[in-house]
Amino acid sequence: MDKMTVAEAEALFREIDADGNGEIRLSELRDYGKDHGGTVGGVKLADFVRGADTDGNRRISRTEFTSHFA
Ligand SMILES: [Ca+2]
Ligand SMILES: [Ca+2]
Repeated sequence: MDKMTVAEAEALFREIDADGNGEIRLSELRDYGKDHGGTVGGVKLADFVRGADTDGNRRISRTEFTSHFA
């Protein structure tokens, strides 16, 4: 998969972070995935969480998200 720019990654983050609290919960990911074939930025949800949640707290912070994609 091609890398995104930081701006693209941040735009996607805001799209998924439905309540706008600055971190993505698994429920927000699932809601997003429902409309996008179970993927985030072309990556399967489960693989995305495993790869992006570097501190293992089951939430994706903005930093984790952008450093995963950009
Ligand atoms: Ca959120
Ligand atoms: Ca995390």
